[in-house]
Amino acid sequence: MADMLLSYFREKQKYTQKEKVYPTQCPFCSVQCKMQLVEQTSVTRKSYRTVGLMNPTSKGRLCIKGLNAHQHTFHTDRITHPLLKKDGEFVEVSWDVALEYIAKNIHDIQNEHGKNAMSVYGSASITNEEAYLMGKFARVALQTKYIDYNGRLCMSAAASAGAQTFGMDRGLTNRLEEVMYAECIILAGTNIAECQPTIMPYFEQAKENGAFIIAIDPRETATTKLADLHLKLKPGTDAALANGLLKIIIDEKLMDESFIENRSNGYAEVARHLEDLSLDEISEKTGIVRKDLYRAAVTFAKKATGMILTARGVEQQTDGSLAVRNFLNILIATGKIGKQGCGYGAITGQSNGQGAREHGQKADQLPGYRSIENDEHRTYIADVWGVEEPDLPRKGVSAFEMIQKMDQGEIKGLFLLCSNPIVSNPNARFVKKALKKIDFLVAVDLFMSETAKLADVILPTTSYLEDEGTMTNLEGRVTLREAAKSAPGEARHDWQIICDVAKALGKEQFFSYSCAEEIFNELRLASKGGIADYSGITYNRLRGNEGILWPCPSEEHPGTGRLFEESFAHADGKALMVVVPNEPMIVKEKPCAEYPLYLTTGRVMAHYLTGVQTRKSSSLAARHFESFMEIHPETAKQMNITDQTLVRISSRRGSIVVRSKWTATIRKDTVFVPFHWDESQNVNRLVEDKLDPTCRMPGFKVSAVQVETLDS
Ligand SMILES: Nc1nc2c(c(=O)[nH]1)N[C@H]1C(S)=C(S)[C@@H](COP(=O)(O)OP(=O)(O)OC[C@H]3O[C@@H](n4cnc5c(=O)[nH]c(N)nc54)[C@H](O)[C@@H]3O)O[C@H]1N2
Ligand SMILES: Nc1nc2c(c(=O)[nH]1)N[C@H]1C(S)=C(S)[C@@H](COP(=O)(O)OP(=O)(O)OC[C@H]3O[C@@H](n4cnc5c(=O)[nH]c(N)nc54)[C@H](O)[C@@H]3O)O[C@H]1N2
Ligand code: SF4
Ligand SMILES: [Mo]
Repeated sequence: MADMLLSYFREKQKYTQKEKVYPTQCPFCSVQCKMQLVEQTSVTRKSYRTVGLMNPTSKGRLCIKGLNAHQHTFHTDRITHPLLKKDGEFVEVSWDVALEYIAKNIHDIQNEHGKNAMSVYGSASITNEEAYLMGKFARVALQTKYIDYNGRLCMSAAASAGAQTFGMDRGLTNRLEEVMYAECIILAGTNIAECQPTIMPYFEQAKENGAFIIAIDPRETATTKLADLHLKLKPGTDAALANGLLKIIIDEKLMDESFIENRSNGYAEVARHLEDLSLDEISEKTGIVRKDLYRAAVTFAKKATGMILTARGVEQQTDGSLAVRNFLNILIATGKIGKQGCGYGAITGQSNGQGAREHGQKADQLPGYRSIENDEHRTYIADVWGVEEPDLPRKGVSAFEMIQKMDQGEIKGLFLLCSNPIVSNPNARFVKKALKKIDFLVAVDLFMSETAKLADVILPTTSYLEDEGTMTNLEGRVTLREAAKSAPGEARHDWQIICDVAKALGKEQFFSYSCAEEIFNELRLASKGGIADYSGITYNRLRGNEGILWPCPSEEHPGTGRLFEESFAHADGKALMVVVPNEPMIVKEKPCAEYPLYLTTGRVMAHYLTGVQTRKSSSLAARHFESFMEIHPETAKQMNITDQTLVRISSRRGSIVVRSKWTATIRKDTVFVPFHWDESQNVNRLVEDKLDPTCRMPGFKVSAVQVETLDS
């Protein structure tokens, strides 16, 4: 009997699961939900589940992407060894061979064509430490002026608007908590329900508290469903719409005159400009009836508190920065900023869309939001880096303009880290052609993306589960994500890879760090006294899940929740209003006889950006395994397009084939295609490549297209 019992327990023990827990942060969007991956091991298999961890931003919630993030991380397609292209095929090589090959090619290019023949293209999906190192790598190791990053396609319009109007750019001017105190909320070109799902409860709570919500979007989305008033405007007309709202506020004398007088400049010019504009014309241009413009303007102005949030719908336009500034004009004219329940938010995109735009990856930027064209800033950073100020390059050009320079032959080599520009830049066929022209391409990635396929060398990197560092979320809250697992195969961290390449180039003395914290401590010093001041933030202070909102200028400083309570960040302390024309300087494509429809682009909940990661996740891919085109049934019928059939969409730049999806929720003159697929489903083959003249953001949200059925 005893023997039988013993063997029963032994048998049972064999099947009892062992549990391991990995605390981490989601790799995808800017909410940076804290979570825990739970690994259960039994004799037969390993299984995983993810649970949310309490933190002040997502409060323990997770969305479908966070819940399944580990699936791509453990995918067998992960690149785990350096790969070198030989006779058109990738072969595994050692790190030594790969690094030596990279150093030789970079030296050859720079010796023959000068330092600026090499370029660097970075990302906002990497840690602050890595973003900081990318800037230092370009300026100190390569000494090239050509560095920019994928955030140019993402946050640049809102960032330049914030910097120009307020004197500083932090995505949200207050904590998310304050959304619940806003009595009126304008959501302009933002689909929070699909893109930052775990912060939706803040808006639902605001609504329960009685807030009036206004959505501005050419489509009905899960977000616009929350709205009391949905302005379903023609794509690309936000600047004109904001002029309409502002004109009504002034006509109805609903401005906050004392705020305008004491806290801003530029109002008189704006008011004069608006006098000459006609509301009928604005109504015609935007497709929004005057009654709705009135309701929106008067409600927003009359409520005691209010917030405006914008995202890429407003910003990814050839007048994106001015369109945002016009929404900021409304905030200032009504005095709704700097106090509880009042403020602005550019809903940040990528995981580190905030932090990675502050520390030197931008063409014209040095750490701490310093300017590379400002002599004092140059001297300060040169001192921190231990180099001579005259040796620092000057400013370069934006992401898409670097690609144009590759096409023109001025840039010959590219170090690409954490981005897939052939799928994410406009006019994708041109981008691919330009990247094929260069002599040398290094890609640092987890997977073989469409861009990585063109590389001469691919370096394998670690994922969010394996890499440590700080990320700054959409609130401006700096968070610490510690490494939870060891690196697979021979993969190295992005920060190690940057240092290894720098060392191979003979710049070891500037790139010797033993851990991410050491880099962070240098970043703290480099950002000290700058606009984005991280000097008071330490890893120890970040341990636990609270995080600290910047600016944080000393270790005793609690961080800054609400900005602009007393003054703005310009030298005179005032915000700057600006005249915004209805029509952009860089004209957008309009529907015509040949290309009769507007095309706008964006996202779905289950996929992330160019889809390289989420298409590898079986649970996420199952939700949308191919791209699609939303079209209004009436428009579809006129064009003989049935539901769920293949269609060819063409623009002046190319064509793609996707499946039709009838929906009465979109405007009749507009089709929508997400951008998560590559090759023949890559919607950026259609998109125009004109840029906003201020911030160099491409106009991803407006192109003219024709659609034909392939169902014959
Ligand atoms: N599921 C998911 N979540 C994500 C991402 C993802 O890829 N997938 N990406 C992350 C990143 S990097 C970013 S930048 C954010 C993006 O977040 P969002 O900017 O919210 O996402 P989009 O879908 O690009 O665009 C938002 C809305 O703009 C609308 N729109 C299109 N044209 C116009 C226009 O002319 N005017 C106005 N007012 N609206 C217009 C679209 O219909 C869409 O509903 O999401 C982040 N979160
Ligand atoms: N038509 C259209 N185009 C758009 C947009 C749109 O709305 N419409 N939105 C734009 C926006 S907002 C954005 S942000 C861009 C994004 O565009 P991309 O920067 O091209 O986006 P990702 O798909 O995130 O590419 C990231 C690549 O890095 C890899 N990767 C992931 N994590 C890591 C890591 O930790 N380290 C390294 N080294 N590699 C990693 C992934 O496998 C992937 O290949 O696209 C823009 N393009
Ligand atoms: S995708 Fe964004 S909202 Fe979803 S779990 Fe990840 S960080 Fe949170
Ligand atoms: Mo983005």
